Amino acid sequence: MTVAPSRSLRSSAELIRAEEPVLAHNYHPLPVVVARAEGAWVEDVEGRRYLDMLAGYSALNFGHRHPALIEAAHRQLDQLTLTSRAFHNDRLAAFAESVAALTGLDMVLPMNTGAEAVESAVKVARKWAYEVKGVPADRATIVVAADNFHGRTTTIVSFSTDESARAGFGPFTPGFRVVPYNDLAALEAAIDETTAAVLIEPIQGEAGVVIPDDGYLRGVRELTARTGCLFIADEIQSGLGRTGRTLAVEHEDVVPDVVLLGKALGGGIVPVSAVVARREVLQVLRPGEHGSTFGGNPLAAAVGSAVVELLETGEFQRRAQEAGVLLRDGLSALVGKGVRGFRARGLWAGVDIDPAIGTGREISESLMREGILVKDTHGSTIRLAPPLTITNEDLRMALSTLETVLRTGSL
Ligand code: IF1
Repeated sequence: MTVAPSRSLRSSAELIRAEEPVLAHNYHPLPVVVARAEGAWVEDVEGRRYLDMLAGYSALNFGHRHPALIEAAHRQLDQLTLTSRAFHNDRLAAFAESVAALTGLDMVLPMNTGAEAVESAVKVARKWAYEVKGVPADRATIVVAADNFHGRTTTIVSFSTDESARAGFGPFTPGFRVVPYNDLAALEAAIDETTAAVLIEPIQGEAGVVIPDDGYLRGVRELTARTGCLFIADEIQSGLGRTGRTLAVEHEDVVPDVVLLGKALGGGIVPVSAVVARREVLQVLRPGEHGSTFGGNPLAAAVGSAVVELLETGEFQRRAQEAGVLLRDGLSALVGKGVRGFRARGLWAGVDIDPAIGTGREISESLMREGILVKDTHGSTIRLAPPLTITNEDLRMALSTLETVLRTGSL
Protein backbone atom coordinates (compact mmCIF):
# COMPACT_ATOMS: atom_id res chain seq x y z
CA MET A 1 0.00 0.00 0.00
CA THR A 2 1.55 3.35 -0.92
CA VAL A 3 1.25 5.85 1.89
CA ALA A 4 -0.17 9.17 0.70
CA PRO A 5 2.28 11.98 1.48
CA SER A 6 1.26 13.46 4.81
CA ARG A 7 -0.38 16.77 3.96
CA SER A 8 -0.28 19.63 6.40
CA LEU A 9 -3.64 20.35 8.02
CA ARG A 10 -2.77 24.03 8.19
CA SER A 11 -2.27 26.46 5.30
CA SER A 12 1.01 28.22 4.62
CA ALA A 13 -0.36 31.39 6.16
CA GLU A 14 -1.54 29.52 9.26
CA LEU A 15 1.85 27.81 9.64
CA ILE A 16 3.72 31.11 9.28
CA ARG A 17 1.45 32.66 11.91
CA ALA A 18 1.87 29.65 14.21
CA GLU A 19 5.68 30.03 14.19
CA GLU A 20 5.63 33.61 15.36
CA PRO A 21 5.09 33.21 19.13
CA VAL A 22 7.06 30.03 19.54
CA LEU A 23 10.02 30.04 17.12
CA ALA A 24 13.11 32.24 17.69
CA HIS A 25 13.18 35.04 15.14
CA ASN A 26 16.80 34.53 14.08
CA TYR A 27 15.76 34.43 10.44
CA HIS A 28 13.49 36.49 8.21
CA PRO A 29 12.40 33.77 5.79
CA LEU A 30 10.63 34.48 2.53
CA PRO A 31 6.87 33.84 3.02
CA VAL A 32 6.95 30.36 1.43
CA VAL A 33 6.29 27.14 3.37
CA VAL A 34 7.95 24.20 1.67
CA ALA A 35 6.33 20.80 2.16
CA ARG A 36 7.86 18.59 -0.53
CA ALA A 37 10.88 18.69 -2.82
CA GLU A 38 12.65 16.70 -5.50
CA GLY A 39 15.69 17.58 -7.55
CA ALA A 40 15.84 21.34 -8.09
CA TRP A 41 12.13 21.89 -7.35
CA VAL A 42 10.26 22.43 -4.10
CA GLU A 43 6.51 22.54 -3.51
CA ASP A 44 4.72 24.57 -0.86
CA VAL A 45 1.81 23.49 1.35
CA GLU A 46 -0.73 24.61 -1.29
CA GLY A 47 1.11 22.76 -4.06
CA ARG A 48 2.77 25.77 -5.69
CA ARG A 49 6.16 24.83 -7.21
CA TYR A 50 9.37 26.83 -7.01
CA LEU A 51 12.79 26.39 -8.57
CA ASP A 52 15.32 26.29 -5.72
CA MET A 53 18.22 28.55 -6.67
CA LEU A 54 19.64 28.56 -3.12
CA ALA A 55 20.03 24.77 -2.55
CA GLY A 56 20.29 25.10 1.20
CA TYR A 57 23.26 27.49 0.90
CA SER A 58 25.07 24.78 -1.08
CA ALA A 59 24.04 21.90 1.16
CA LEU A 60 21.84 20.54 -1.64
CA ASN A 61 24.44 20.30 -4.41
CA PHE A 62 22.94 16.98 -5.52
CA GLY A 63 19.38 18.27 -5.45
CA HIS A 64 16.59 17.52 -3.02
CA ARG A 65 16.41 13.84 -2.08
CA HIS A 66 18.91 12.47 -4.61
CA PRO A 67 17.85 8.80 -5.06
CA ALA A 68 21.31 7.34 -4.34
CA LEU A 69 21.60 9.38 -1.13
CA ILE A 70 18.08 8.65 0.06
CA GLU A 71 18.65 4.96 -0.62
CA ALA A 72 21.87 5.01 1.42
CA ALA A 73 20.03 6.76 4.26
CA HIS A 74 17.07 4.36 4.19
CA ARG A 75 19.40 1.35 4.17
CA GLN A 76 21.34 2.65 7.16
CA LEU A 77 18.20 3.70 9.05
CA ASP A 78 17.11 0.07 8.91
CA GLN A 79 20.45 -1.10 10.34
CA LEU A 80 22.17 1.31 12.76
CA THR A 81 21.99 5.07 13.30
CA LEU A 82 24.21 5.93 16.28
CA THR A 83 26.84 4.33 18.53
CA SER A 84 28.83 7.40 19.67
CA ARG A 85 32.57 6.96 19.18
CA ALA A 86 32.82 5.14 22.48
CA PHE A 87 32.60 2.15 20.14
CA HIS A 88 33.55 1.61 16.49
CA ASN A 89 30.87 1.35 13.83
CA ASP A 90 31.07 -0.47 10.51
CA ARG A 91 30.66 2.67 8.33
CA LEU A 92 33.29 5.10 9.60
CA ALA A 93 36.51 3.61 8.18
CA ALA A 94 35.17 3.65 4.61
CA PHE A 95 33.87 7.20 5.05
CA ALA A 96 37.20 8.48 6.37
CA GLU A 97 39.15 6.66 3.63
CA SER A 98 36.90 8.10 0.91
CA VAL A 99 37.06 11.70 2.20
CA ALA A 100 40.85 11.53 2.58
CA ALA A 101 41.16 10.20 -0.99
CA LEU A 102 38.76 12.83 -2.34
CA THR A 103 40.82 15.70 -0.88
CA GLY A 104 44.31 14.21 -1.30
CA LEU A 105 44.97 14.54 2.44
CA ASP A 106 45.74 11.95 5.12
CA MET A 107 43.37 12.08 8.10
CA VAL A 108 39.75 12.94 8.84
CA LEU A 109 38.08 14.33 11.96
CA PRO A 110 34.33 13.75 11.47
CA MET A 111 32.02 16.39 12.94
CA ASN A 112 28.46 17.55 12.24
CA THR A 113 28.01 21.22 11.36
CA GLY A 114 30.33 23.52 9.47
CA ALA A 115 30.89 25.66 12.55
CA GLU A 116 31.97 22.58 14.49
CA ALA A 117 34.51 21.80 11.76
CA VAL A 118 35.82 25.38 11.93
CA GLU A 119 35.97 25.32 15.74
CA SER A 120 37.74 21.95 15.65
CA ALA A 121 40.26 23.30 13.13
CA VAL A 122 40.98 26.31 15.38
CA LYS A 123 41.64 23.97 18.33
CA VAL A 124 43.81 21.57 16.27
CA ALA A 125 45.80 24.42 14.67
CA ARG A 126 46.52 25.91 18.07
CA LYS A 127 47.58 22.53 19.52
CA TRP A 128 49.75 21.93 16.44
CA ALA A 129 51.37 25.34 16.97
CA TYR A 130 52.26 24.51 20.58
CA GLU A 131 53.35 20.91 20.07
CA VAL A 132 54.92 20.99 16.59
CA LYS A 133 55.79 24.58 15.74
CA GLY A 134 56.85 25.48 19.31
CA VAL A 135 54.69 28.55 19.83
CA PRO A 136 54.62 29.46 23.55
CA ALA A 137 51.51 28.28 25.41
CA ASP A 138 48.35 30.35 24.85
CA ARG A 139 50.16 32.67 22.41
CA ALA A 140 49.00 31.13 19.12
CA THR A 141 47.45 33.48 16.55
CA ILE A 142 45.29 32.66 13.53
CA VAL A 143 45.00 35.06 10.59
CA VAL A 144 41.59 35.44 8.94
CA ALA A 145 40.15 37.62 6.17
CA ALA A 146 37.84 40.59 6.52
CA ASP A 147 34.27 39.88 5.35
CA ASN A 148 34.73 36.24 6.30
CA PHE A 149 31.92 33.87 7.16
CA HIS A 150 32.84 30.70 9.02
CA GLY A 151 29.80 30.09 11.23
CA ARG A 152 27.96 31.47 14.23
CA THR A 153 29.67 30.25 17.43
CA THR A 154 31.08 32.83 19.85
CA THR A 155 34.70 32.03 18.92
CA ILE A 156 33.91 32.22 15.21
CA VAL A 157 32.02 35.52 15.46
CA SER A 158 34.98 36.75 17.54
CA PHE A 159 36.85 37.08 14.22
CA SER A 160 33.90 38.18 12.10
CA THR A 161 33.93 41.70 10.66
CA ASP A 162 30.14 41.72 10.30
CA GLU A 163 28.69 43.74 13.18
CA SER A 164 25.29 42.04 12.83
CA ALA A 165 27.00 38.69 13.50
CA ARG A 166 28.95 39.99 16.53
CA ALA A 167 26.92 42.65 18.30
CA GLY A 168 25.75 41.57 21.72
CA PHE A 169 27.70 38.31 21.81
CA GLY A 170 30.89 39.41 23.60
CA PRO A 171 33.25 38.92 25.29
CA PHE A 172 35.15 37.54 22.32
CA THR A 173 37.87 34.93 21.93
CA PRO A 174 41.35 36.47 21.50
CA GLY A 175 44.10 35.21 19.20
CA PHE A 176 42.82 36.23 15.77
CA ARG A 177 44.18 38.79 13.31
CA VAL A 178 42.04 40.16 10.48
CA VAL A 179 43.53 41.22 7.15
CA PRO A 180 41.87 42.31 3.89
CA TYR A 181 40.91 39.37 1.65
CA ASN A 182 42.86 38.95 -1.59
CA ASP A 183 45.83 40.93 -0.22
CA LEU A 184 49.02 38.87 0.08
CA ALA A 185 51.13 41.76 1.38
CA ALA A 186 48.74 42.36 4.27
CA LEU A 187 48.66 38.63 4.95
CA GLU A 188 52.46 38.40 5.05
CA ALA A 189 52.62 41.35 7.44
CA ALA A 190 50.20 39.65 9.83
CA ILE A 191 52.13 36.36 10.05
CA ASP A 192 54.79 36.03 12.71
CA GLU A 193 56.34 33.35 14.94
CA THR A 194 53.06 33.02 16.90
CA THR A 195 50.98 32.27 13.82
CA ALA A 196 49.43 28.82 13.84
CA ALA A 197 47.39 29.15 10.68
CA VAL A 198 45.76 31.23 7.98
CA LEU A 199 42.04 30.44 7.75
CA ILE A 200 40.28 31.60 4.58
CA GLU A 201 37.43 30.75 2.24
CA PRO A 202 38.86 30.05 -1.25
CA ILE A 203 35.84 32.08 -2.46
CA GLN A 204 33.97 34.20 0.09
CA GLY A 205 30.36 33.04 0.05
CA GLU A 206 28.33 35.26 2.34
CA ALA A 207 30.42 38.25 1.31
CA GLY A 208 28.69 37.84 -2.06
CA VAL A 209 30.69 35.13 -3.90
CA VAL A 210 33.91 37.13 -3.82
CA ILE A 211 36.52 35.43 -6.02
CA PRO A 212 40.14 36.36 -5.28
CA ASP A 213 42.63 37.32 -8.00
CA ASP A 214 44.21 34.37 -9.77
CA GLY A 215 47.37 33.62 -7.84
CA TYR A 216 46.02 34.58 -4.43
CA LEU A 217 45.50 31.00 -3.27
CA ARG A 218 48.92 30.00 -4.64
CA GLY A 219 50.34 32.98 -2.76
CA VAL A 220 48.67 31.87 0.49
CA ARG A 221 50.04 28.38 -0.06
CA GLU A 222 53.56 29.63 -0.67
CA LEU A 223 53.44 32.13 2.21
CA THR A 224 52.17 29.64 4.80
CA ALA A 225 54.72 27.02 3.70
CA ARG A 226 57.56 29.55 3.87
CA THR A 227 56.55 30.88 7.30
CA GLY A 228 55.72 27.48 8.80
CA CYS A 229 52.04 27.98 9.53
CA LEU A 230 49.00 26.02 8.36
CA PHE A 231 46.84 26.90 5.35
CA ILE A 232 43.27 26.06 6.39
CA ALA A 233 40.81 26.27 3.48
CA ASP A 234 37.16 26.54 4.49
CA GLU A 235 35.46 24.68 1.62
CA ILE A 236 32.22 24.21 3.52
CA GLN A 237 30.30 26.25 0.96
CA SER A 238 32.73 26.38 -2.00
CA GLY A 239 33.58 22.68 -2.02
CA LEU A 240 32.09 19.42 -3.28
CA GLY A 241 31.48 20.42 -6.90
CA ARG A 242 29.95 23.89 -6.47
CA THR A 243 32.64 25.76 -8.44
CA GLY A 244 33.14 23.09 -11.11
CA ARG A 245 35.94 21.28 -9.22
CA THR A 246 35.80 18.97 -6.22
CA LEU A 247 37.42 21.74 -4.16
CA ALA A 248 37.62 25.43 -5.10
CA VAL A 249 41.36 25.45 -4.32
CA GLU A 250 41.84 23.16 -7.32
CA HIS A 251 41.28 26.15 -9.61
CA GLU A 252 44.82 27.18 -8.58
CA ASP A 253 46.19 23.65 -8.16
CA VAL A 254 46.72 24.29 -4.47
CA VAL A 255 46.65 21.65 -1.69
CA PRO A 256 46.07 23.24 1.74
CA ASP A 257 47.30 21.67 4.99
CA VAL A 258 43.72 21.49 6.23
CA VAL A 259 40.41 21.41 4.30
CA LEU A 260 37.08 21.98 6.01
CA LEU A 261 34.00 20.29 4.52
CA GLY A 262 30.34 20.46 5.47
CA LYS A 263 26.91 21.28 3.97
CA ALA A 264 26.72 19.08 0.84
CA LEU A 265 28.85 16.38 2.53
CA GLY A 266 25.59 15.41 4.26
CA GLY A 267 23.69 15.33 0.94
CA GLY A 268 21.06 17.70 2.30
CA ILE A 269 19.87 14.81 4.52
CA VAL A 270 21.95 14.82 7.74
CA PRO A 271 24.52 17.29 9.11
CA VAL A 272 27.97 15.98 8.17
CA SER A 273 31.19 17.97 8.35
CA ALA A 274 34.86 17.10 8.52
CA VAL A 275 38.30 18.48 9.19
CA VAL A 276 40.63 16.81 6.65
CA ALA A 277 44.34 17.35 7.12
CA ARG A 278 47.93 16.15 6.80
CA ARG A 279 48.72 13.47 9.40
CA GLU A 280 51.19 15.76 11.19
CA VAL A 281 48.32 18.11 11.98
CA LEU A 282 45.48 15.83 13.09
CA GLN A 283 47.71 13.48 15.03
CA VAL A 284 48.06 16.14 17.72
CA LEU A 285 44.63 14.97 18.94
CA ARG A 286 44.79 12.16 21.46
CA PRO A 287 41.92 10.21 23.05
CA GLY A 288 39.68 12.34 25.24
CA GLU A 289 40.96 15.69 23.95
CA HIS A 290 38.15 16.42 21.48
CA GLY A 291 34.86 14.86 20.52
CA SER A 292 31.18 15.06 19.65
CA THR A 293 28.16 12.87 20.40
CA PHE A 294 27.16 12.54 16.75
CA GLY A 295 30.51 13.09 15.02
CA GLY A 296 31.19 10.12 12.74
CA ASN A 297 27.87 8.43 13.40
CA PRO A 298 27.02 5.51 11.08
CA LEU A 299 24.08 7.29 9.42
CA ALA A 300 26.23 10.34 8.66
CA ALA A 301 29.08 8.12 7.49
CA ALA A 302 26.79 6.10 5.20
CA VAL A 303 25.28 9.22 3.61
CA GLY A 304 28.69 10.94 3.46
CA SER A 305 30.20 7.92 1.72
CA ALA A 306 27.38 7.98 -0.84
CA VAL A 307 28.06 11.70 -1.42
CA VAL A 308 31.77 11.07 -2.00
CA GLU A 309 30.85 8.24 -4.38
CA LEU A 310 28.75 10.66 -6.42
CA LEU A 311 31.70 13.06 -6.62
CA GLU A 312 34.25 10.39 -7.57
CA THR A 313 32.87 10.17 -11.12
CA GLY A 314 33.47 13.89 -11.74
CA GLU A 315 30.07 14.22 -13.39
CA PHE A 316 28.79 16.82 -10.94
CA GLN A 317 31.97 18.87 -11.26
CA ARG A 318 31.70 18.74 -15.06
CA ARG A 319 28.02 19.64 -14.89
CA ALA A 320 28.79 22.68 -12.71
CA GLN A 321 31.41 23.77 -15.24
CA GLU A 322 29.12 23.32 -18.26
CA ALA A 323 26.03 24.84 -16.68
CA GLY A 324 28.26 27.54 -15.24
CA VAL A 325 28.97 28.75 -18.78
CA LEU A 326 25.23 29.10 -19.35
CA LEU A 327 24.85 30.91 -16.03
CA ARG A 328 27.72 33.29 -16.77
CA ASP A 329 26.48 34.02 -20.31
CA GLY A 330 22.98 34.62 -19.01
CA LEU A 331 24.18 37.04 -16.34
CA SER A 332 26.48 38.83 -18.79
CA ALA A 333 23.44 39.54 -20.96
CA LEU A 334 21.76 41.22 -17.97
CA VAL A 335 24.63 43.61 -17.18
CA GLY A 336 23.30 47.11 -17.78
CA LYS A 337 19.74 45.79 -17.63
CA GLY A 338 19.41 45.89 -13.87
CA VAL A 339 22.54 43.89 -13.10
CA ARG A 340 25.46 46.16 -12.17
CA GLY A 341 27.94 43.31 -12.02
CA PHE A 342 28.39 39.72 -10.95
CA ARG A 343 30.97 37.20 -9.84
CA ALA A 344 30.56 33.60 -10.90
CA ARG A 345 32.47 30.34 -10.77
CA GLY A 346 30.83 27.06 -11.68
CA LEU A 347 27.19 27.07 -10.59
CA TRP A 348 27.72 29.81 -8.03
CA ALA A 349 27.18 33.51 -8.57
CA GLY A 350 26.87 36.71 -6.56
CA VAL A 351 24.75 39.15 -8.59
CA ASP A 352 24.83 42.88 -7.77
CA ILE A 353 21.43 44.33 -8.65
CA ASP A 354 20.99 48.05 -9.31
CA PRO A 355 19.76 49.33 -5.92
CA ALA A 356 17.39 51.66 -7.76
CA ILE A 357 15.43 48.56 -8.77
CA GLY A 358 15.24 47.25 -5.23
CA THR A 359 16.99 45.64 -2.32
CA GLY A 360 18.15 42.04 -2.45
CA ARG A 361 15.17 41.17 -0.30
CA GLU A 362 12.70 42.89 -2.62
CA ILE A 363 14.23 41.14 -5.64
CA SER A 364 14.04 37.82 -3.78
CA GLU A 365 10.35 38.42 -3.00
CA SER A 366 9.59 39.33 -6.61
CA LEU A 367 11.37 36.22 -7.85
CA MET A 368 9.46 34.14 -5.31
CA ARG A 369 6.18 35.44 -6.74
CA GLU A 370 7.46 34.24 -10.15
CA GLY A 371 8.34 30.79 -8.78
CA ILE A 372 12.07 31.20 -8.22
CA LEU A 373 13.66 30.96 -4.75
CA VAL A 374 16.91 32.85 -4.12
CA LYS A 375 18.47 34.47 -1.05
CA ASP A 376 19.92 37.94 -0.86
CA THR A 377 23.27 38.32 0.88
CA HIS A 378 23.97 41.98 1.63
CA GLY A 379 22.40 45.11 0.17
CA SER A 380 21.24 44.46 -3.37
CA THR A 381 23.35 41.38 -4.00
CA ILE A 382 21.64 38.05 -4.51
CA ARG A 383 23.34 34.69 -4.49
CA LEU A 384 22.57 32.07 -7.14
CA ALA A 385 23.55 28.54 -6.12
CA PRO A 386 21.17 25.98 -7.61
CA PRO A 387 21.54 22.23 -7.22
CA LEU A 388 24.26 21.00 -9.61
CA THR A 389 21.53 18.74 -11.03
CA ILE A 390 19.58 21.71 -12.44
CA THR A 391 18.71 21.26 -16.13
CA ASN A 392 19.75 23.80 -18.77
CA GLU A 393 16.06 24.42 -19.42
CA ASP A 394 15.37 25.28 -15.77
CA LEU A 395 18.49 27.43 -15.54
CA ARG A 396 17.45 29.36 -18.65
CA MET A 397 13.97 29.81 -17.16
CA ALA A 398 15.48 31.21 -13.96
CA LEU A 399 17.63 33.68 -15.91
CA SER A 400 14.69 34.69 -18.08
CA THR A 401 12.55 35.26 -14.98
CA LEU A 402 15.30 37.38 -13.43
CA GLU A 403 15.45 39.42 -16.63
CA THR A 404 11.67 39.95 -16.51
CA VAL A 405 11.70 40.96 -12.84
CA LEU A 406 14.53 43.42 -13.46
CA ARG A 407 12.90 44.85 -16.59
CA THR A 408 9.35 45.16 -15.32
CA GLY A 409 10.49 45.91 -11.79
CA SER A 410 7.51 43.82 -10.75
CA LEU A 411 8.42 44.51 -7.15
C1 IF1 B 1 23.39 30.98 8.60
C2 IF1 B 1 26.08 31.35 3.64
C3 IF1 B 1 25.88 32.33 5.84
C4 IF1 B 1 29.81 28.80 5.55
C5 IF1 B 1 31.23 28.67 5.52
C6 IF1 B 1 31.22 27.66 7.66
C7 IF1 B 1 29.84 27.75 7.73
C8 IF1 B 1 29.10 28.33 6.67
C9 IF1 B 1 32.02 29.16 4.32
C10 IF1 B 1 29.14 27.22 8.98
C11 IF1 B 1 27.62 28.42 6.78
C12 IF1 B 1 25.48 29.15 6.20
C13 IF1 B 1 25.05 29.42 7.63
C14 IF1 B 1 23.66 29.96 7.51
C15 IF1 B 1 23.53 30.59 6.15
C16 IF1 B 1 24.75 30.19 5.39
C17 IF1 B 1 25.60 31.33 5.03
F1 IF1 B 1 27.27 31.86 3.56
F2 IF1 B 1 26.11 30.09 3.20
F3 IF1 B 1 25.20 32.08 2.99
F4 IF1 B 1 25.29 32.51 6.90
F5 IF1 B 1 26.79 33.18 5.56
N1 IF1 B 1 31.89 28.12 6.57
N2 IF1 B 1 26.94 29.15 6.01
O1 IF1 B 1 29.15 29.37 4.50
O2 IF1 B 1 28.42 26.05 8.66
O3 IF1 B 1 27.56 25.72 10.98
O4 IF1 B 1 26.04 26.61 9.22
O5 IF1 B 1 26.84 24.24 9.10
O6 IF1 B 1 24.09 30.93 9.63
O7 IF1 B 1 22.50 31.82 8.41
P1 IF1 B 1 27.15 25.64 9.56
